Amino acid sequence: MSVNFSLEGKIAFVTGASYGIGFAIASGMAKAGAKIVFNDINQDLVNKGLAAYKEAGIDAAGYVCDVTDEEAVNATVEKITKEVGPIDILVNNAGIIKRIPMIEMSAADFRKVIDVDLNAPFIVSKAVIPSMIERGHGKIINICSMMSELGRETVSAYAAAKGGLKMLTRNICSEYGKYNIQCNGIGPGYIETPQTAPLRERQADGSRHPFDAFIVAKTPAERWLKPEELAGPAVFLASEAADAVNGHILYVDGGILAYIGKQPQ
Ligand code: NAP
Ligand code: GCO
Repeated sequence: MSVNFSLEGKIAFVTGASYGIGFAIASGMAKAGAKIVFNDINQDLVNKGLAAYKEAGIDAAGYVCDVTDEEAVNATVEKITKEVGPIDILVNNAGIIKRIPMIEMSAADFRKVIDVDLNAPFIVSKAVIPSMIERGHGKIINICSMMSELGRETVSAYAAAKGGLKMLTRNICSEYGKYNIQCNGIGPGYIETPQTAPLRERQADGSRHPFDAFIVAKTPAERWLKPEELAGPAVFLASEAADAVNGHILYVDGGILAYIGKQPQ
């Protein structure tokens, strides 16, 4: 039996993938042979994504679609199926964060985060699973977080959503594993993207942001990770080599979850 990491002939749909982690994962999947389809929330972002994929030598198809809008998602999945082909690999990557102390957060803001980070992966997965069942295979990868396991000040909605996404992952595996559908999660550590830019901003005196120094001290690798470092794990989970891996959250965190933290010197 050979080990097959190739995604040749597969169509991968990565949500919110104009830049950042989604773009890096999609680019890795393209290098492994997949045809890339992505969406983003507006035309400007899709155009930005299309230009970035072109520059990377990747022939990607981009669609405008709000992943929280069930009708729009169903219409987009139908369009992708007609224009590109049926989706073999889905990566639920689109996400938002609001950093607000819980007792100051409005219920509307809490709901918004849950809507994008948890309800949307349900909506998009639901739209692709029937065709995966029909065709006898499918891979779903949900982008989870350190906050699928850990809490911290100001991210109550995000942690609730990403913890929920971990359980949605296990439930999709439980419910549809018999159809040769594998649903796994990737739990990135702290990654250098625009989402975390405010946590890495240099201080007025040129010193590191206290949160930046905190993350470096919490990570055995002693650094923030790059979006490209998520590509290999994503290709693995999307490949035939991972056909027996189901309901698993693969933490790609430079060791954060294994570490108690730097001991006092
Ligand atoms: P990001 O800024 O969170 O990128 C996500 C993308 O999704 C953006 O293009 C965003 O558009 C888009 N998006 C937001 N709401 C959407 C909606 N309703 N419909 C369609 N697209 C939507 O950057 P990222 O850091 O690369 O994050 C990607 C994923 O990884 C997220 O799920 C995030 O929670 C997760 N994650 C990030 C880190 C990290 O350290 N960066 C660590 C763990 C997990 P806009 O630009 O308009 O917002
Ligand atoms: C935060 C960060 C995190 C990361 C990531 C960690 O404010 O703590 O934004 O939540 O983005 O999800 O894995």
